[in-house]
Amino acid sequence: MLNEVTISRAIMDAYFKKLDRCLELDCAIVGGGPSGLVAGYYLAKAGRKVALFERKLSIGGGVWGGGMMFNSIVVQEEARQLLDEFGLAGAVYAPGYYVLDAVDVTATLIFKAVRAGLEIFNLIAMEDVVIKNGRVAGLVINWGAVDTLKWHVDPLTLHAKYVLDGTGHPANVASVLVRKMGVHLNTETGGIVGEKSMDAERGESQTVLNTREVYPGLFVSGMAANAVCGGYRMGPVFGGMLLSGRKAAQDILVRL
Ligand code: 48F
Repeated sequence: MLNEVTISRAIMDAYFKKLDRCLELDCAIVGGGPSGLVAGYYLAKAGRKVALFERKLSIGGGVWGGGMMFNSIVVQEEARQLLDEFGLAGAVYAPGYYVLDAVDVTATLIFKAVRAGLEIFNLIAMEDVVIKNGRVAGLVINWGAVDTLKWHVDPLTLHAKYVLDGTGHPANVASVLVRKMGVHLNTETGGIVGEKSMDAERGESQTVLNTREVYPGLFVSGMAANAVCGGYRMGPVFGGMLLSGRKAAQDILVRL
C-alpha cells in the first residue's frame, strides 16, 4: 500500500540533503542556459562541487525556442568538438553550419550535465551576492516565485569559491553587484558596457573572448559576458555559448 506521507518525506529528505550539500560550493552557477550547463558539465566532470540555480521551472534558457520559436538551432564549425563531446550529431546544412533540434540539444545538455554530477536547482533565483574580503563569495537565493512576485520574504545564503553569471542578456549577477556595491569591473569602461546589436560573426567570437573573471570571484559566460563586456548579439547560432561555457569552466578550474 502506498503511503502518501512516505512519498512526501522521501521528497523532503532528498531535497534538503541536496540543498545542504550545496551550501558550500566550489562554484555556483546562476542561469540554466547553454553556457551555464556546459560550464557545469565540465566543472562536475572535473570532480568539483558545483550547483546551478535557475529561476524558472524549466532548465535550458533560450535554447528551447530556437530562432523565433522555430525550434531548430545552428552550431558552427568552431564548436564541432563540443557537439562530439555531448554526442550531438548535427546535420550539415551548408559547409561549416550544423543544424540541430533545439529540444534534443537542450535535453542532452541537461542530461549530460546532471550525469556528470552537476546539482541543479530549478525555481530558485539569485537575488544578491555575498561579499567577503572584496570578492564575490556566494549567493543570496530565494524562490523564483518570490522573486517574480516581489514578496517580502527574506532569502537564504550559500558560500561559493566562484560564482558564474550565466543569466543571459540581463547579466543579473553582475548587474546586482554593480548596482549595490558600485564596484569597478574588469571591462573597458569599468562598468557594464551593454550588449550591442546583431553581428553573428563578431558576437560569437566575442562571447568566448568576453568569458572571464570580471570581478574577484565572479565570472561571466554566454550572453551575460557580451552584455557585461560590450559584445554584439548573435541570435540562434549557439557555438559561442557552448565554447563560452567550456572556457568558463577551464578558467575556474585553473583558479580552484
Ligand atoms: O539566456 P540563456 O539561455 O543563457 P546563455 O547561456 O545563452 C544565451 C542564448 O540562449 C541566447 C543567445 C544565443 O545566441 O543569445 O539568448 O547566455 O539563459 C539564462 C538563464 O538564466 C536564468 C533565466 O531564467 C535563463 O533560463 N536567470 C536569469 N536571471 C536569473 C536566472 C536569476 N536571477 N536567478 C536564476 N536564474
